[in-house]
Amino acid sequence: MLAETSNQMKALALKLFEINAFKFGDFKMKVGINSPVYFDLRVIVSYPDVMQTVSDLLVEHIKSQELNSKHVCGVPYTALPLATIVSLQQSTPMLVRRKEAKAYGTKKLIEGIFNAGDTCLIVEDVVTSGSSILDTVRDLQSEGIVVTDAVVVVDREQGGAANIAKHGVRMHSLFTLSFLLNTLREAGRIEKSTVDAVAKYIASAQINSDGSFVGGDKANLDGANDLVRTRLTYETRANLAKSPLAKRLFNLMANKQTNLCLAADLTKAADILDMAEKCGPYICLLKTHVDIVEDFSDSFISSLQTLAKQHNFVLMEDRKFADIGNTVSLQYSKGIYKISSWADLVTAHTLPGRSIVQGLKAALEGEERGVFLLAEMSSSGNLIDDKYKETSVKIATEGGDVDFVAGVVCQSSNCFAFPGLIQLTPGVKINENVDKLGQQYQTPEHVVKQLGADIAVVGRGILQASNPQQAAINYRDRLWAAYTERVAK
Ligand code: S5P
Repeated sequence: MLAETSNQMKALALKLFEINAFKFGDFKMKVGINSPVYFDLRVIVSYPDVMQTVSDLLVEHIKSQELNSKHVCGVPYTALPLATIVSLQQSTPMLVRRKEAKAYGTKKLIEGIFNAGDTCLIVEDVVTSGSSILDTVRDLQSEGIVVTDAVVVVDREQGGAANIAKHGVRMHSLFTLSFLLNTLREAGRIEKSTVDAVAKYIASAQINSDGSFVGGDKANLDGANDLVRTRLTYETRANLAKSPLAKRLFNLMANKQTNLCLAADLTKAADILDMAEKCGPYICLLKTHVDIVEDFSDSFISSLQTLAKQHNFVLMEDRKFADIGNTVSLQYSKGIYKISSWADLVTAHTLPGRSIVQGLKAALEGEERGVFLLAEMSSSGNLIDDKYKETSVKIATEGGDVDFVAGVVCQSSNCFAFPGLIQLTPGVKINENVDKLGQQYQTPEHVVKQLGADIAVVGRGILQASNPQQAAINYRDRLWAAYTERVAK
């Protein structure tokens, strides 16, 4: 590879990681097991510059490998736009494979003009077992078209090349998973433990073209669970986070050794400041509900910010925004509270859909901020069901705003898989199970070890203790011990 191309490839690898075209974590795969790495190259259609670079490099690859053919055909659907650009750049006519034959009319499987005996180059985005390529090859061959080569953007190195070779098709990949891992590692974007976990998984999860594992059901899939979110340290997760606020908070938690959030639900500014002063050294996050403060003022906010700096904690306004984008944008930045001017983090419901995140983001003027989305609630009888929860997590992990979403407010470890997000879990108290208004409590150990909390929110457990500072120390110690036990397993 020429040095210039090699640099271009490395830059593209980093860019693909940045736009979430691949992620590390614990993901369910089509083949039924979990994988520590997940590719979604569908996102590149939203980044014309990435699209351009990928197709330029594909064309260069086709030329250097001398893959001359009469037609090109993309494997539906992700590779279709890529195949279109390759076709245009090379003036090679395209063929389009229908995934389902039309129920009416000509029942054609392959669209485009061709003759039996014509050659066709396959274009594909990501190859795992190679079965999608083989489906397309089969349909082309049934029309008499000759297929000998496939160019692909990423080879996951799980046996796809060998599987398609058995059917007489050579695979030419732009990237291997190893190259991507090494490039990210070199650039300091992932840790060695991530590289090792993925390498271990790839070595053990070789797949036959029918989707079964080489070695049968008993294949040793060791690496598959090594990137489970709750087993990773906060340091590791800081490196995997897409949101700058999540990175900052993970690092702060690791350095300060605390995963305690104080819910400062008091109605007098002086009481909140007093509590922040006493508990500041033991918390990573201080959460407010500013609309319950009776004597709110700008000087209250500046004092709170000074304490946050002095004791090194992050400020979250638990506003639970839930309106249309335009309204939340105003609620976030205007009015008496001007929340976006001082709160590092806010909370929001996903009820209005993805537009809530866009609305909040639109209010910002360059400040580094983040949002936690509510995917579950701790109150008994709340109306959130599995579908709502799943969609909330999708909003948090997919799309163009993932750099703004720092975490998810939820009550269970299986709520989301991506280790770059922070799980914030309220409903924590040592000596009580419920309050009189439907709040349900669990112990610090239970929320961290069983429910997967990364940060536990404690309000009245500290605020109403006879010695709040001592209570904060107790909660901090128990929560931190539970976390260290959790990651040591
Ligand atoms: O589901 C939720 C979400 C949140 S953010 N349940 C909650 O209790 N909260 C908040 O956590 C709530 O608004 C309050 O500020 C805190 C819990 O306080 P505690 O006094 O019950 O510990």
